[in-house]
Amino acid sequence: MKQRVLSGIQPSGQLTIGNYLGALRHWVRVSQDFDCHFTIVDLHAITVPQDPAGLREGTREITALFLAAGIDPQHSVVFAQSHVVAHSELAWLLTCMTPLGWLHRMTQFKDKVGREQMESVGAGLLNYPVLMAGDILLYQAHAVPVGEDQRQHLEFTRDLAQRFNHRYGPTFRIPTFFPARTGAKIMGLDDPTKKMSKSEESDHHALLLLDPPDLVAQKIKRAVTDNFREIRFSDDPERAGVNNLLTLYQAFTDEESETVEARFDGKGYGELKREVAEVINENLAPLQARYREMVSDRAYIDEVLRDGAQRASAIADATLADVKQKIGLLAPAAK
Ligand code: AQP
Repeated sequence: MKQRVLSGIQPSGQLTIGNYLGALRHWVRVSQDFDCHFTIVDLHAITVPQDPAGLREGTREITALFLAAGIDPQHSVVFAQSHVVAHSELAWLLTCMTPLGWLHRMTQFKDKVGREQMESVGAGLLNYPVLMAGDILLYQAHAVPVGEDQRQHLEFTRDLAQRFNHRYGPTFRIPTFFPARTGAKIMGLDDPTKKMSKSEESDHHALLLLDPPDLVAQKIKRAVTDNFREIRFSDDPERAGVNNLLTLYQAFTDEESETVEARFDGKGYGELKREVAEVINENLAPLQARYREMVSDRAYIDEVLRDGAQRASAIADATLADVKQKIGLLAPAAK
């Protein structure tokens, strides 16, 4: 029996190179060896305001990107989170046993909410980690392939599962964090101390998966670097820009760190930027071409999601029924 994997991406904007390296490409790589469930987490996207038509389109477009990147929907289960109702239901059941203090400690919540907005921000944003915990626990996932930014949410999921198991007896498998070997944390081009995010407004913050080659080159050319004039990996925040460019180069070439550093030894930042843009464009071209073919076939995309929801529901409903029984909720009498 293969171990089970669950992961998702929000349809909250155009996917970035960070989403691709930290999640999507990593999923493609693990999908041969694991029993995979990949979901477009539309219920997570509505924790901040979304345009309804844009959300529907975004859900289809991200499904097309999953397929274009190489996820095989015959082999892996691909579904929209809101098509499997158990996600909403388990989120409530888990909410009732989540200490508020745990939620207030989540750094992503603090990052997303400025102090002045605290009173008006939707409660869903605070509850986001509970919904995510439910997504994972419903499938009894062994491992969760996500980027570094999700490490704290995964720890939260493990804690919540242990709390439930302790109170009601063994119910949930305790999942492990499974980051990509390279590219698990790609930083913003305009501010390399901040992670690259799809919902950032600035047009030179993120490289998007569907950016045309000249735009990729332009954005990389503008990327923030430093005055050290030395091309090597470093965890010094002042060298974060060059480190980020090297990380991108390494992620797209799969070369060892020493090989990458040797390649750029004695070269200037201009050359580094040109070569980084080149490897990104070379790697993205086939994916972008497949995406353009796929995205117009709405009937096929809808069919993939329908089939995925059916397969996902079979597992999710069984876990949910067990949870409800353990909590003591009365099952409806059979006719
Ligand atoms: N910069 C990143 N580097 C590596 N991995 C990343 N991920 C996100 N940003 C980076 C990974 O992408 C997956 C999907 O993330 P998500 O859509 O669920 O939400 P997120 O983590 O909040 O990603 P964004 O792009 O920052 O979205 P917004 O702006 O909507 O909040 C996850 O596996 C994540 O780790």
